[in-house]
Amino acid sequence: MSRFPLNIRPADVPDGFPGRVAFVKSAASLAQAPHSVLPEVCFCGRSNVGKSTLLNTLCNRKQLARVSSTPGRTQLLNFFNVQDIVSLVDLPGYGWAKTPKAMQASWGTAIRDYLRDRPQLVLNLLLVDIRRDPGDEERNLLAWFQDTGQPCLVVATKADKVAANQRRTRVAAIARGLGVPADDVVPFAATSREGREIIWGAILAFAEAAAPAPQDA
Ligand SMILES: Nc1nc2c(ncn2[C@@H]2O[C@H](COP(=O)(O)OP(=O)(O)OP(=O)(O)O)[C@@H](O)[C@H]2O)c(=O)[nH]1
Ligand SMILES: [Mg+2]
Repeated sequence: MSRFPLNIRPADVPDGFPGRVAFVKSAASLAQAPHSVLPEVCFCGRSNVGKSTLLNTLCNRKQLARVSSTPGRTQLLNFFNVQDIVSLVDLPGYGWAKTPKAMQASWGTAIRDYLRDRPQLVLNLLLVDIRRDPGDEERNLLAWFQDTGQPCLVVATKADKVAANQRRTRVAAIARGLGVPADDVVPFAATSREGREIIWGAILAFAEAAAPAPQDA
């Protein structure tokens, strides 16, 4: 089943949103993931693509999720509770060649198990550097999300690294490389926070759709 296009609308989020964000825990495997029923949104992508930075920008925090210019900084699945509305899950990045093989295998298993067997996971954010064409890892992940009917929003990170008149061309190239509509690829820049409202729009729309209906009094 294909979930494209996503028809995302920007959320009208005030600058101070979200007010309350808490680190919940780090998990080395799915078994260690928190026992929570909150809808979850995960951040997937190559090492150093900007997953932790996106999470921090969305949450208006500098070092909530640890950022580093050294690839492979995030080595566990890190869970953050946002105002008891949604959990954001920062995943370790793939494609970092210097990681010892045994570690790569165990991270891979944890991520695969999480993506496959986490019923509260309502939306995947797949991050791609705006300057790079998507590779096999991104195409395989997206194909797998489409096969399993999991919605995925593509975020083209580090948009400040290309000239404004190149953004559309790069977004179109990434969309073409992944076989998704250009509207499902959102440029994001941590410097200007461009893209923040639309990404919140997607997160809140999927979280609200998944939240249990309020009980009748
Ligand atoms: N100019 C610019 N730099 C960015 C942006 N997003 C991230 N970076 C930089 O890219 C580097 C990696 O960012 P991280 O957020 O740690 O990347 P990550 O995907 O979490 O990396 P791993 O945890 O290793 O998988 C850092 O030096 C960030 O400052 C952006 O939008 N613009
Ligand atoms: Mg990280």
